[in-house]
Amino acid sequence: MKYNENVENVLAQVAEVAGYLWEKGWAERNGGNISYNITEYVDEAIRALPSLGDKIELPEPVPALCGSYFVVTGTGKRMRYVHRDIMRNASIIRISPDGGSYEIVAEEYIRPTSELPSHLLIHDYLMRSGRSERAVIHTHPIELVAMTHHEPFLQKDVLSKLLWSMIPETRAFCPKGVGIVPYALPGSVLLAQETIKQLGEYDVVLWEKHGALAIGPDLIEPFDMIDTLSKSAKIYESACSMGFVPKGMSDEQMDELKRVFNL
Ligand code: 2HA
Ligand code: ZN
Repeated sequence: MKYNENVENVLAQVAEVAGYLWEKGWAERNGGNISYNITEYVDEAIRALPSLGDKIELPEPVPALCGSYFVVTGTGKRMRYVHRDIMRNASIIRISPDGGSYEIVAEEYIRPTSELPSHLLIHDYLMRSGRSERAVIHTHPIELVAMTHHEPFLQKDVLSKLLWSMIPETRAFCPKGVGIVPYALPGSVLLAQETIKQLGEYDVVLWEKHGALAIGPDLIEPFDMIDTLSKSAKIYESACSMGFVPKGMSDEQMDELKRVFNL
């Protein structure tokens, strides 16, 4: 089916970014997932789409999302195939009028990602708090995940400071740094709740021993933030493999960046 231009643009962007996640090596098998709140782009044609199956109860209601629409990647679906053929690897879902369930409305009956609780509870939080972000990415960036296996890096803002200090770009383009969520079961409501706590302060959150989650007004910004942080993690790893721990930019150098670029 052909949708309106705005929805087609969102679908093209989901496919584009899914391809990047695969190329980066962050999306083994069905690793990672994407959701995009398209409610503001929904027209009569989409509103008229019938449900493709029974309504599916949500583990937690999302009252701020009643009647909302999302593009979500499918459970068990590979990012490399989302890139190639999005509507056979993702679906459009509609949240019920009471916010307690959802139905799949396009184009095939593809059940959404196992991380749907995190995605929807985050979107619910974004709407409740009047924030403008509409896109959520979760992926498995190798070096960043490796860093979450090291206890000292899990203390508040230790990793933010280390990653900022590796290259000026990271200080400039990830000005809030990264939040850390202690290990929690993938797909659990606890993981979602702990992530939301961090999103008050950070745009990118690392899930201990699992992956990264980032939000943005579209998918390009959160992808770029994870990519930039990942570059810093690689520089750190590269220096360590050369036999030294990199010193990093000094506090003064980072303060100068903050001052000059108004971060
Ligand atoms: O979609 O990445 O966290 C597979 C996952 C679960
Ligand atoms: Zn994951």
